Amino acid sequence: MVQLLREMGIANRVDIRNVSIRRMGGAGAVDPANPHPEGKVPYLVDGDTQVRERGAIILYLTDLFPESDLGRPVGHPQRGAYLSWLFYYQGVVEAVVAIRFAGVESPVFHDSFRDYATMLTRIDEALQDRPWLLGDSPCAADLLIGGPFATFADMLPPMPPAMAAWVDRYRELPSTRRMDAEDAAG
Ligand SMILES: N[C@@H](CCC(=O)N[C@@H](CS)C(=O)NCC(=O)O)C(=O)O
Repeated sequence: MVQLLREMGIANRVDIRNVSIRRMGGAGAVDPANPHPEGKVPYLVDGDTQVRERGAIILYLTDLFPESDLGRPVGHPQRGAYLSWLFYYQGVVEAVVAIRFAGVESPVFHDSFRDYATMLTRIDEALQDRPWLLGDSPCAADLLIGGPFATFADMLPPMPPAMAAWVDRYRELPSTRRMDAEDAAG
């Protein structure tokens, strides 16, 4: 999320507060200072408005700061495609990746979300004639969806060619390199 704020050029307009979270395996703990109802991150507070779920937070921010060009405002011809990718991440990608890690197979799950291969195909086919999901430059949905595949590539099945090249482009973004360098420095 910090990477997105930087790409949008609004990192200095948002008060970023670091909190501790409960980690997988039981380490860490919920931070009492975190207003998220389940102690998770990210979480956005804007006056009396509170927003949870990455896709919703991203949509809120790109609507609030349309000058960033990373979103697609109401009335834009790509608004529908933009919303679709944000919600595809939240409604499908997150669930399909999680169940893949869990190693669970379920016809009930498949009927709702399909499977890992179908998800890869959807992303790959969108990138056949363009370097980024919505055209020649990255939008917020590229950061949202590309991030996990770049981070967890070693633990996930190989990606089809156009998607793999897209993840490589995501890795080469200056904002990704900066986040990686900061993570490496601890
Ligand atoms: N679906 C949520 C997932 C949020 C989430 O699970 N975040 C993790 C960190 S990447 C977390 O806060 N884990 C702490 C916990 O589960 O208590 C979103 O997209 O924002």
